[in-house]
Amino acid sequence: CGPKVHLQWASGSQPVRKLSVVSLLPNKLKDFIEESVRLCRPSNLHVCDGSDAENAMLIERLLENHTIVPLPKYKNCFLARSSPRDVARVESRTFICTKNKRDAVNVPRGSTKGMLGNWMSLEDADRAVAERFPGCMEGRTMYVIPFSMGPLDSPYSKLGVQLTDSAYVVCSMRIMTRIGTKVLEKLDSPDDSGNGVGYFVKALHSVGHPADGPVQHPHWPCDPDRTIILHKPEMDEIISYGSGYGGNSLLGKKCFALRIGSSIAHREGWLAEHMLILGVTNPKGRKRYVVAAFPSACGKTNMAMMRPTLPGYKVECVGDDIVWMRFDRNGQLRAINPEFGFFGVAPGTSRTTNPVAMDTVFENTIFTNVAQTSDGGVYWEGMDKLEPGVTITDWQGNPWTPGSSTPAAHPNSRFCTPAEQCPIIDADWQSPDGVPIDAILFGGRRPSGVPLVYEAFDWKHGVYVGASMKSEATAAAEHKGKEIMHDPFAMRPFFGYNFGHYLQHWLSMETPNVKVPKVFHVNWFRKDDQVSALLKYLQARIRGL
Ligand code: SAT
Ligand code: MN
Repeated sequence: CGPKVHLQWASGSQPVRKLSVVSLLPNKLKDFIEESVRLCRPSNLHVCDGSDAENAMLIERLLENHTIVPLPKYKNCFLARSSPRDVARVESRTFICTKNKRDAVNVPRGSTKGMLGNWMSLEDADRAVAERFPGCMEGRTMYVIPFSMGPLDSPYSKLGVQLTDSAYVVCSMRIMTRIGTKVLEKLDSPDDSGNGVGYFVKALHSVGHPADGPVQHPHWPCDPDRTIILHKPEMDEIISYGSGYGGNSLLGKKCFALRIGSSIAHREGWLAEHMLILGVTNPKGRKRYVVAAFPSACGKTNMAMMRPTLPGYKVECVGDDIVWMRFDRNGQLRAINPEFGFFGVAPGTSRTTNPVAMDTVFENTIFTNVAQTSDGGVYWEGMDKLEPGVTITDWQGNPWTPGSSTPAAHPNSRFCTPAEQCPIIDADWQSPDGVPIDAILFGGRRPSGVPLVYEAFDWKHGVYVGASMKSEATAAAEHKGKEIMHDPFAMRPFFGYNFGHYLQHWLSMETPNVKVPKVFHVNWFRKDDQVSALLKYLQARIRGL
């Protein structure tokens, strides 16, 4: 005796009888939807087909609810302003839930709490769900988003289904992942890793409803006091409650592609990493692909879209945040970008720092928490000069002038934009076989003491270099101040299993049958006196080459 569910199939507004639609879906998906409907009690159910018409209908709905406003200066761009209490990933409320604690996190001797992830028992996770989810979607639509991480024709890709009560999440997932009917069709065929027909990662998401009163920001409902993000790697399940922002709610990204992904990769013998992928072609036309791991908001997007100043060099972008990679039959490391879009940090992006991003983001883009200009455009700190006569509204909707004491855009404000719009997107960025990787870079924000670049002696030393990474905290999560934190492999908030096992896994990649890539550590955030001297020296050397 569940709620009355009005079902919509695809973008049509004709209600379709519940059983006729749900019974068409693979059994595991049918069960997942039915269980979640019983728990969350939505008023409507909508299975997404991913079409343009469906997207237009959802954008209309978001405009009506004032979740987004149009940006008439650009083509098909919108601005969302979140609740000021829901602006970044919430690492302290993000948990890996396993039967045995040691499978999820390392437990340092003499301490009960490690720094590399939070663990919760499966029983406590069930309790957390029972305290938050019953009836949480009342009055809202539950959207069913079938999505693929990676190109649909790639054996490296994995499927997921996210259930969510946020239309903003649907529109963002449509940019960040491949969604819709094609994914449903693929769910009907056996999965490449031997998981059988209909295998997918289950992802349940609700923006929630505060227990003690009405939602504070009706245009951006959330429940910041009870936000929780749970991962069950033994069941390939994600459950996220209370936040509609970024990595907390676009569950294909950090939750699936990194936390659940790293745990699947551990089981299946490959690597899921927090890395950009780019191709560099030298003046002789020799092309090599490189992956690079930097923590969130440390310039992965800028590097992935670099315009080289060295004459004759060309950079092309495959991905800016996540890589799935494995050694092929010939021992060559190959990588795919499991994503379909860029969720990039806006502040600091300009014609000087990242002209390629500036040529990417002003079409078909959802901006969140940037400032708005009176001529229907966007503005953020570090963007190019303001045109005369234009006034600014800050990310919270208040008037703003350059003399204001608060920033115009939130430091973790983002653009969510289709990767295919990037003018230097690599010709092979969607290749089902991935691209061959020759080098791995590790780096972080280190204002002093760490050199510009050094190379690891060998694979083992390279793993050590990745493991000993540190970086200054950024606005991508809830950290205050600029403390230098350990951030091994730039994965500190994203490990899906015990870091000790993760290190063993990385070490086990080197076998007599494979060609391991070169490993380097880099740091272009150094600000101390020696830097200018070093830069002058390097420029002189390059000129002399
Ligand atoms: O909010 S996200 O996790 O998607 C972005 C990031 O922190 O890299
Ligand atoms: Mn990231």
